Amino acid sequence: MSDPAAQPGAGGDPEELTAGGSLPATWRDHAAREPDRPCLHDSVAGWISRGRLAEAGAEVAGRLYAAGLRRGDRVLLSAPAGVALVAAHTACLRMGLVVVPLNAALRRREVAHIVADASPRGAILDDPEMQSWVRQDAPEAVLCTSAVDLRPGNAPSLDDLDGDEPAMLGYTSGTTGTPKGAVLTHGNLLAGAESLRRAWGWSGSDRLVLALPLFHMHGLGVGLHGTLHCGASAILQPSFDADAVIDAVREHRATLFFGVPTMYNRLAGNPRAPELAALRLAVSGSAPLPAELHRRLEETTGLRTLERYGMTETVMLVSNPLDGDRRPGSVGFPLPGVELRLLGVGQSPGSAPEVPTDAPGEIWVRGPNVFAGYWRRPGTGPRTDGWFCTGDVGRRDADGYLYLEGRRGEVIITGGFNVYPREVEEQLADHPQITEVVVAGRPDEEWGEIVTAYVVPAPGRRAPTAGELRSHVAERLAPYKYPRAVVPVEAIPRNALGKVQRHLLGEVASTEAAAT
Ligand code: MLC
Ligand code: AMP
Repeated sequence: MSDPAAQPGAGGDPEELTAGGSLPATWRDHAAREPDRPCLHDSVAGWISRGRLAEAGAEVAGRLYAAGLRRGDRVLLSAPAGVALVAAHTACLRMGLVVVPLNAALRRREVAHIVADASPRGAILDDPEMQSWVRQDAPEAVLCTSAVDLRPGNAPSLDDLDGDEPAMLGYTSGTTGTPKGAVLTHGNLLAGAESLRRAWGWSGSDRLVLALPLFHMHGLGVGLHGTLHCGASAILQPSFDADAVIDAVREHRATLFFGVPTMYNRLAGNPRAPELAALRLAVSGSAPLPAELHRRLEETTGLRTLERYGMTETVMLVSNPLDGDRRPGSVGFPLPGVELRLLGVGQSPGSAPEVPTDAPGEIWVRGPNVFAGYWRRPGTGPRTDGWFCTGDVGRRDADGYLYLEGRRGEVIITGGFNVYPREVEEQLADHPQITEVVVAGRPDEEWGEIVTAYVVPAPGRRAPTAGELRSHVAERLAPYKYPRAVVPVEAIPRNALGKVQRHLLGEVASTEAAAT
């Protein structure tokens, strides 16, 4: 097997990646050098310059400071992607507050968990309903719709962050179903952005169409932080619409687009897809990009989509090469600064050799991008020597390309969002028409996977419909977690120890369908 370290994209001294200190320090330098250069666009503000964004961030920081927020305080942030949200996000990072991005689709129960866990001292929330929940659960927190609602004040010291200071808490469920806050330091965010700058040749002349939500690693840590770190520019769109993306590529002469496979599926089906040929680079991630879709995109747009792999806890890890073969179905090679090992189940780095070429192994990673640990959960997260087990399983081919084969847990990825079956099962279990329910993903062309409920109906009752299940959980789960399909089964397949055999669910369902 060829040496993976010799492959395109590999290498890079981990220390070098964080030499800039922090993201705010690089933003400050960009703004000082060319303050008038266009930086961000949204449909309300139009184009704003680097200098204007720096001023807006300082102004928001002054307001947050006057309201009593101090370094290390957690601040919940949720609003549609736009310049106002970015000003708030950058203000928090610049003054040392810890950003806790919230998915706008979360319901009360989900928000309550994060509030109880993160103990926020501030919250900038666009949605009045979400605000009212946070007001009840964190009555002491500084709360506003937008920072301009707070009284102005003098900004504290800005942009003097230490690499080890916490910058973000990214809530993610791991394999347990209970969301945990991954603590990302300023050093982690900087290393993440710098490795992408190097790997993707991201420069000040690049312009990104950013239609991803700014509350997950893809939109924030890749799209936004990468843009600001590289001194590049981005068009922010509050939601994804294929025509609006294509319009922005044309109108603003964009060079980059980043999306999840569901977005690419919709783009490939748009009659105007050939207009995307104007891009320099189209990157896909967060969920597997089917090889067939990769090929279809090439046929319709001429672009060879670059697939990469990352996670909330680590920013980005692996990428297909910018120069060289981008292989459909593969996520490529470790990014600069990232060490990666494939190990047998239960083995750990340091003691065990890697699995042979083409054999599956658990993916372990180490690097300056890997998070510090889970918030208030000592002893979890990376080991003391820095290695972190991702929970993903992959294999490397003879050329060193990594292929993701699956995940250790049973997480479902639908449209790029992760759904944990246990959480959905717990909310469905008390439905009166259900004796037992198991939730699993089912392949779907548009969404990648759809959340599917395998239901043993209550005695004498019919199985509920997807619509009925949806009404049942409407107040308790974000809509992307709702079951989209229901499969009635006589019994849930279990092994001798009583553990659910999820891989047999499809078979049980089809046998029963054949029998009826
Ligand atoms: C929306 N819906 C979804 C859904 N998104 N259902 C399942 N899965 C999803 N991902 C629901 C809506 O509530 C709506 O319900 C219905 O589907 C149709 O909505 P839509 O208007 O067609 O969907 P849209 O709003 O266009 O959203 C689709 C999407 C969005 C693909 C644009 O899901 C999205 O932005 N995904 C990106 C997720 C992301 O950023 N992931 C990164 C995680 S970080 P109803 O009932 O109203 O019909 C990470 C690390 C890494 O993973 O490596 O990047
Ligand atoms: P999250 O916890 O939301 O950050 O999601 C991270 C997970 O998304 C990873 O652990 C992978 O399982 C998955 N993922 C990210 N990128 C890809 C990809 N290109 N292909 C397949 N799965 C991916």
